[in-house]
Amino acid sequence: MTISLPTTSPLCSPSFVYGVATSSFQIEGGASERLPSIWDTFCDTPGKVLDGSNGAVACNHFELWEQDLDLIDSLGVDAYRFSISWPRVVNQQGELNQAGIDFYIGILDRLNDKGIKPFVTLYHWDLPQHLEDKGGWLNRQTAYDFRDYVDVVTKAFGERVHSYATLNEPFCSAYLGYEAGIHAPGLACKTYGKKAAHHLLLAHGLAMQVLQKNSPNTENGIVLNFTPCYPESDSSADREAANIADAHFNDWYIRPVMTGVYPDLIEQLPSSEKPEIQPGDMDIINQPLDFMGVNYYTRAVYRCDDEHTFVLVPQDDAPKTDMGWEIYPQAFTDLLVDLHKRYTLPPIYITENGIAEADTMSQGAVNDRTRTAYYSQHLNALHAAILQGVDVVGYFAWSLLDNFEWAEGYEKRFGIVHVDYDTQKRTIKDSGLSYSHFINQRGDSAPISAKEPC
Ligand code: GCO
Repeated sequence: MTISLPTTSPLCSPSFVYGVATSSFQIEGGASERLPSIWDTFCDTPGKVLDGSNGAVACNHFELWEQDLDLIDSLGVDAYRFSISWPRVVNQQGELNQAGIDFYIGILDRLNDKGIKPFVTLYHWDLPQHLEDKGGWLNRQTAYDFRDYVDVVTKAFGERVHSYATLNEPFCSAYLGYEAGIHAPGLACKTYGKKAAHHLLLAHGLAMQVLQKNSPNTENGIVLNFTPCYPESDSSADREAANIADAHFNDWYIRPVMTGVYPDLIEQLPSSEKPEIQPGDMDIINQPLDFMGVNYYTRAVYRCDDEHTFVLVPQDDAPKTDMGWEIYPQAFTDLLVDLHKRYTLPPIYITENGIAEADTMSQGAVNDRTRTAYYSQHLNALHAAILQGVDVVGYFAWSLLDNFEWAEGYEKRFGIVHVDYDTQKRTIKDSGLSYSHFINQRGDSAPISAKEPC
């Protein structure tokens, strides 16, 4: 099983950026060396994480980071996307924790020495617990605290970073964390989701203003996740149901960021669910971006029910990942083409794409054919989108390592590198070898034949 694409594809160009991605809480461990985050508290609450696990050790990247960067280097990728743990780098007063900053400066310097571009995400869900105690993302002040944290860390990092993303997937922070209650902080209240979302988006806008000032030479943007919504049938009721779901879950985030207005759906929300928008907020949210980060894993199908709301329709016979997510690469093409038509977007990085599989190790190898096939199919879907005019400049596999998959704990493995959690031994899976092979075959030195896949 290999990853193959037409050799003439822009995806085979050496200038297209390929990378691997991780996030702080999911891999670092080293929990005693930082302040508690909402994910520590969530993990300590019985019944919240499927296998009862936590992030205290995770992949112990906190101690093994040098070997992990060697591993990344051995793959031959162009870039590494990782996140900064807010509770590791500032104290309760918002002042720098030098030891925490030094940990990341070590990573940044080593990446730069190796010629690997650092793509830094400033918030990947690990809010300091002391801020949650004051209301977390339901408290408008958290947006200003985020701005201040971004100010001190970006000053400390200086010129070491290639790209900053303000937030990773504000939908997940807001909806899963404050409305559905299945992620930290675990609040389940219909009236909370859009309020938390507004403060997250405000935090994004305020942070972009800081980045424009402190770090004008980095590529600065945001990472949003999209689950494209399809109607079950062609009926107007089902199409409307899919549109409403899209407005809640996808468009709610990209529209204000790109245009400074929420979807029209806001008019239909009961007042208890409406965010409190202060004068000037929407202009702050609508900052110019150097890039848009797009995370894509799967699609969703909806129909209209008797009460005229949208209902998710399970795709029982479709191929699925170990998360139960449908494998549907066409939606990746459709999504990108659709976004391109709807918005005037900056260049796009695919900041996450990948699959959980129930991997097994046999004779020191992991033969994860479905994952390799997933990458091949999705890179081809990306190729199709680029042919239709979408400006995509890079792609990151999620994830470098098997890691803490949030409410699923360590049961779900997303890595292209296997982690044995008893020994912390890393083994590059067959998908990782294929990804590496594919990336390293690009380039001017290899003669390109129209018949040969790159
Ligand atoms: C996300 C997060 C990752 C997840 C991945 C698989 O996008 O949800 O960025 O932390 O692990 O998406 O669910």
